[in-house]
Amino acid sequence: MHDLAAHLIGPDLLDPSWVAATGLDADPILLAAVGLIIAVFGGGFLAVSRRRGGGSKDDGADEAGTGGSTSTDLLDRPGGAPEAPPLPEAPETIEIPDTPEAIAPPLPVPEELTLAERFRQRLGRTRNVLGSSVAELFGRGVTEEAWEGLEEALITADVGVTASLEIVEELKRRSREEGATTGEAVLELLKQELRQALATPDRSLARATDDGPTVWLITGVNGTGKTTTIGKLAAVETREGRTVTLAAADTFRAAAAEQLGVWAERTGAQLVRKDEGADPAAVAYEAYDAALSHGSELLIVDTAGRLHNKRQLMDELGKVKRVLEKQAGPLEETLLVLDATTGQNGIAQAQAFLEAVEVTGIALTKLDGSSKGGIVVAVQREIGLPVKLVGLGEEIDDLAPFDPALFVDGLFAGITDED
Ligand SMILES: Nc1nc2c(ncn2[C@@H]2O[C@H](COP(=O)(O)OP(=O)(O)O)[C@@H](O)[C@H]2O)c(=O)[nH]1
Ligand SMILES: [Mg+2]
Repeated sequence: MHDLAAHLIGPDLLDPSWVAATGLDADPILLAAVGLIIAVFGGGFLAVSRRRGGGSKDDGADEAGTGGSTSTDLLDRPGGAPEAPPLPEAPETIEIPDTPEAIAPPLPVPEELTLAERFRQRLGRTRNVLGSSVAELFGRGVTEEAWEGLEEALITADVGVTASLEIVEELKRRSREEGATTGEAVLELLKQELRQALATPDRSLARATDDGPTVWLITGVNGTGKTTTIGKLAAVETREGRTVTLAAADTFRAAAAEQLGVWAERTGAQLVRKDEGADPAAVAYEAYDAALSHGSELLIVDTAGRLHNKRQLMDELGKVKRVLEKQAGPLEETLLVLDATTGQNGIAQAQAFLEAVEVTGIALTKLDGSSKGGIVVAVQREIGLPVKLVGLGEEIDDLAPFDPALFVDGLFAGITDED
């Protein structure tokens, strides 16, 4: 019974000397009863003293739980201990389950699109203009009006006047010869013609065959997307395990080098920059040295496109290229970046660059935001250079090697097939 009393009120409260002095140990039943009374009221007392700050911080956490409310119930009983002053509000506790998800919520899963899906999705606006109008025109049969409408649709989609006329002439001839009498059949021929117009033997980006770093020089009018394209390229290359150096040879504004710096950080590429206003050729020179000593397999050189006249453009861009070629030999790629949304105007602007440096290929950006996908055809025809890359958005993964079949399918997705 002494044990029962000790269990109820705790051994530290049931001092044996006190029990002996009261003579309670002579009567085990009385001792148990006293023990029970102390347990009930003493427990309440202890709870109050804890709430008033007598407990440790850890106890405070317990109070927010169930223990505290049990004690309060006891105190509320009529005839119980005197009413306690209002308690300070317990701090709100936020329940954090102890699971890995709660500690580090998973990052949103990036959109995993195949190249075909990406073309299809991003060319949505282009498709609306070209694809839908063509479907509508020939939906009413293969008529002279439909042919005229097609010509107009192609011109509107920036295919270019001459190319549009030629494509329609060829289509008319083939539809007569091959007996294409339905809109669907004509659309199929059009797709073939566009693929044909875009055919080019090699779109791959050239790489150094010797040990030295591959050098890609990126040129184009300001705002066309050079720096963004370089960032996306760096992402592709570093993911494939190559070490990359980026040269900020656009020294017009400090912000240009900073923008490239952000991409370098995101992609784990090495950045070489100098102060605003520095000689772009000096940046390129130092960057090649840095790429060599860093063991980079690829050097991508960003340049300024804010040049006021052809003379200046040739001087600056030409100098950057000459300096690099002295160090590296012929550059593997000199890419011209064109903004698809600027249409024929963009092609005219490009001429100045083509005269300043020998360009090896085109990177056509902003095809996602353009309703004029036909510009791809015009660019290849009028500039006579292969479109090697296309920009399909502003994000890191929105760069694709240009693939005419996927592109044409993307232009007409949902119009001619069941996607
Ligand atoms: N929608 C879209 N925007 C792009 C694309 N490429 C670049 N941009 C945007 O175009 C703007 C200019 O790009 P930037 O790389 O600074 O051009 P730069 O002056 O030639 O270096 C930025 O807002 C980019 O996010 C693309 O493929 N699609
Ligand atoms: Mg830039």
